[in-house]
Amino acid sequence: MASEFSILEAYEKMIAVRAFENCLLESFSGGELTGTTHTCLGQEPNAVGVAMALEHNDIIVSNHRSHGHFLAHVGDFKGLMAEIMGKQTGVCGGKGGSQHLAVPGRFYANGIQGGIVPLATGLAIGRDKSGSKNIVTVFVGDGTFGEGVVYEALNIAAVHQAPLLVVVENNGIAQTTPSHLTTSGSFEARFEAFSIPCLTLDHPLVDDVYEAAVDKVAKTRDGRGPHALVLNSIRLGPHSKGDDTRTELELARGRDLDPVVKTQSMFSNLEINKALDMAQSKVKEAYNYALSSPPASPVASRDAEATVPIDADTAAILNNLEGQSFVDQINQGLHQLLAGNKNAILLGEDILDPYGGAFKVTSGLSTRYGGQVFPMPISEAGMVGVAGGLAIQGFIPIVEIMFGDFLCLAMDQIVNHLAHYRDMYDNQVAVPVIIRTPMGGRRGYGPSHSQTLDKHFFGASGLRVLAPTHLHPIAEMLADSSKQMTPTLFIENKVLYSQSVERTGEDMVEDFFVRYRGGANSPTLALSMTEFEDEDATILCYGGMLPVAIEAARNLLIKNEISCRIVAPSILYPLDHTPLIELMTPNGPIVTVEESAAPFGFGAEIAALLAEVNLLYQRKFGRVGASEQSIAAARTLEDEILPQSDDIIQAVIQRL
Ligand SMILES: Cc1ncc(C[n+]2csc(CCOP(=O)(O)OP(=O)(O)O)c2C)c(N)n1
Repeated sequence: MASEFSILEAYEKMIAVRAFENCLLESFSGGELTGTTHTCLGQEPNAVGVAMALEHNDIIVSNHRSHGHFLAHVGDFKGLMAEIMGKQTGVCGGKGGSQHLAVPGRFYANGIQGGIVPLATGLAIGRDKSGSKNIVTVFVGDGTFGEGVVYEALNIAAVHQAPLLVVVENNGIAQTTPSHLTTSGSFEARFEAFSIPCLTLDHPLVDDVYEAAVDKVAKTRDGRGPHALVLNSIRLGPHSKGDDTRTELELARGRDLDPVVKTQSMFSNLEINKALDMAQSKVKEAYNYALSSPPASPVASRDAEATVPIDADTAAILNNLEGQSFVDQINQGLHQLLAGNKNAILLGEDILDPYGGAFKVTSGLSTRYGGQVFPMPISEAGMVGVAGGLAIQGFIPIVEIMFGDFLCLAMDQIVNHLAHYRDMYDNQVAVPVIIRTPMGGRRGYGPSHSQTLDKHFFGASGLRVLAPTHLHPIAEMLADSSKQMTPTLFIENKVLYSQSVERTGEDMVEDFFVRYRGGANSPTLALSMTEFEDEDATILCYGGMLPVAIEAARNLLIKNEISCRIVAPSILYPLDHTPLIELMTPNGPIVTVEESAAPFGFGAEIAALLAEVNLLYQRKFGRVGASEQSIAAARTLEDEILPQSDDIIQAVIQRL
């Protein structure tokens, strides 16, 4: 149960938060602190009143203005000060700073407006699914209701009756812009649209906030779905440090509304002075602690925690793949994941049977594992964000994005949220989310359903990008991804779905000899028609370009007596250099092939890698990619735009 409410205790907490924030502003202006900060001066009752209504293990998810929420709920003044000062003893080892705080199971904050609402929703659904009675409270500013993802998340929270309390701190201003210039309608109507009961308080004092929060928390905890509390408030300080553009008159009006001063009038001078002294000494202690703490140490290396690579066994991989199509392999990999782990959860649009997904990849899964399959609204950002929350809560979410093109709608959640959590929260959370998506053209679907957007995700810090072919060990790759600390983007080229593995010998598929190198879970593949001997050239490709490269290699040998080795990695980022270089032919030209336009893509990265290991100067090198235009719907035009086997043949011949 939340502790018994005492107005004096609430006042002491508010005064301590205020002293902390004032200390920060002074330290910034004195040059002792650098970076950014957003203080909650004037909004202390919101943080303190709500936090006092929560239980110890309830979660708060917060935004850029997070200090008050953190101090009121977690109470770690030293850890927060050290975090803001960039010290090792900070709650995230100094990696997160003021806006990115985490105390696992109790508190998470991020500085991207709006994106925390799906995180909070995922955490709340996860808590509910694991049978916990603890709720999640998310604090959102009024200006943030301009972000679409907030509405996606509210809808998902309402559909799932998630134990989520949304607290809107409506201070009437977003950075420097008065909200009435940018926002139409009311908060009540917004929540009403999702059937989320909402209560608004106008400039409440801390006891008003507490009383309202107790009621809302109880209803949320009782399984009555999400609730909302709108707190009309006043921001007394600048948005950040010195960026207040309001007039002196506006500021003076604000000071008249100061809720801390109003509450103070209830107490004797003795009580006030005692509270001030306690607050000052607490903040001073935190400041000195942070000052004397060692500086932040680097993020632990990814290599150190990588599973020990077992070299891939060609015959074993082919035994598993034999006779199966790419779509069947993925489907079976998903069956294994859901069957083997009750915490594995599938999310996506139209994934239920009898439809089974736009490309039938999820066929049979909802029938077999009903409770583990969640149909999602058309909300790519929302569902990826929710998956992040579920993962932090201990689940293994697998998200299907219907077409790879729609990844752009979820880019913020993938790049700014999920991929960062591990590092910015200093290894305190694992985010084993798998985001699967069909990618690429050659189906006549036109510009918005045919792109290959992979390169936009290569290099996103904390994100793994896999792009297997039908000759890679799909089930193992999925299982391995489900054990990672960071999210995986699993790209499935559409033309591969119907490709099957026709084995013609122990280590042969059709007329090609097969070899794998690198870890068993994401090996690099090599194909050769001449038993890996004396090939004239290397074709480096990945994903859906493999069948095209195979056709080119076949024709080069049959028509031109030119033998090629094809090399195709399965993990594109981070790229495993060693097997790639080991598998390439020692001599002859190297041609890279990718389905998107070549500039700044796969081939460019390979060229840079070869130059760095001094291999480029002795080899001829070329890139084959799409022409730089939208993918046309007309099949004749699409064929001209996308790279074909003839383009690869020409590129090889020109360099011999
Ligand atoms: C997606 C995104 N856009 C813009 C910003 C920059 N920014 C940080 S806080 C802020 C204002 C937010 O206003 P509001 O939600 O009302 O919260 P308040 O600052 O008033 O607490 C802006 C524009 C951001 N951090 N994230």
